[in-house]
Amino acid sequence: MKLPLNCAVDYRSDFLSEAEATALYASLINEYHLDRARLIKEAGGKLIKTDSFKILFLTEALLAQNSHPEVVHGKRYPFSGKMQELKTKVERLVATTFDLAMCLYYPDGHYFAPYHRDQETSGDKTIIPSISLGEVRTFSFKSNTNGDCYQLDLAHGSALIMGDYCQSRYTHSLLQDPKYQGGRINITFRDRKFQ
Ligand SMILES: O=C(O)CCC(=O)C(=O)O
Repeated sequence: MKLPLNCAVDYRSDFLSEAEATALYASLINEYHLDRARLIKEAGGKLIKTDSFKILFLTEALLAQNSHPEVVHGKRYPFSGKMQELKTKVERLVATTFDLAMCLYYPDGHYFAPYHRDQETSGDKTIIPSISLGEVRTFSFKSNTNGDCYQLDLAHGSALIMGDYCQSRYTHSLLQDPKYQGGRINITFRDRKFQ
């Protein structure tokens, strides 16, 4: 479904089956411990615990180059198993290859992503596929020209594909809503220039 916005954005509520989405969620928690992967950043010679739970999956080539250091990005892993399957499926959908997947964990509705724009590694043509797992949460696009918001609920196993002009014409947010008590995982695919 194309969203009624002044940019290219497509939403697929059933990109993954219920079983695929549930198995991937379980793998990221049980095998990769994403729910314990609190990002610790270095600033001014001190280590600071952030509110983010984050891990990266990288191609073997990027891991070998240490292109995305752990002190900045959190724990890194090579694509394998269910994450490799997801990468292949996403790449087929958008006919683009990606080098990296960033996984974020939101323990409950107190955790959110404030309005921001994502890094455009290919200018206005940057494609950012974004997969949601777990708790259904509300995502919002805010227009840079008039401040209008368009909101939608992101289903377990859904894909939101942000394409042409999504980052330059809108900011986006995963809204805070303390009524949600379950965990949620978001996975975005990026190219090697992402930092
Ligand atoms: O969790 C989400 O759906 C949004 C994440 C996000 O905005 C980002 O990674 O830039």
